[in-house]
Amino acid sequence: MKLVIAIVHERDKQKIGDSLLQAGLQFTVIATTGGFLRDGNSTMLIGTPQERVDEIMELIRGCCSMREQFVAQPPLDMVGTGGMLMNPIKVSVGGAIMFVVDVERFERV
Ligand code: 2BA
Repeated sequence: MKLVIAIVHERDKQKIGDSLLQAGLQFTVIATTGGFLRDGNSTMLIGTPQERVDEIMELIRGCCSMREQFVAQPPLDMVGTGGMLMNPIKVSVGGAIMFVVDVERFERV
């Protein structure tokens, strides 16, 4: 068994969830926060047989769109005391970050 951990943009969460349900997959959604932008995102935990991992990754890929965004001001806690303001930086937002890990043991009690 595998666990797919997908960090997805808030606006893609609904579409991905609907697609996973339609495909008969079980999952959990956790509200999370990106370490860099400090924006809300969602982390989906999807436990699945190994044979379905590629299908899941393809499904998520198909529900996400990537765009570029300028961040004018870094999060205040990144500036630090006495720190200087940074120039705007371009970051890619959207898309999904996916990890696939082995599940050593799974039980439903
Ligand atoms: P954030 O950490 O808020 O990052 C948002 C986006 O900002 C990143 O998109 C990337 O395009 C950019 N970015 C991140 N760190 C940067 C830096 N030091 N300098 C310049 N730009 C930077 P993604 O790479 O698609 O990541 C989206 C979210 O996925 C991240 O939100 C974070 O919550 C998570 N993530 C990405 N890589 C991860 C990893 N290796 N481990 C755990 N979580 C990760």
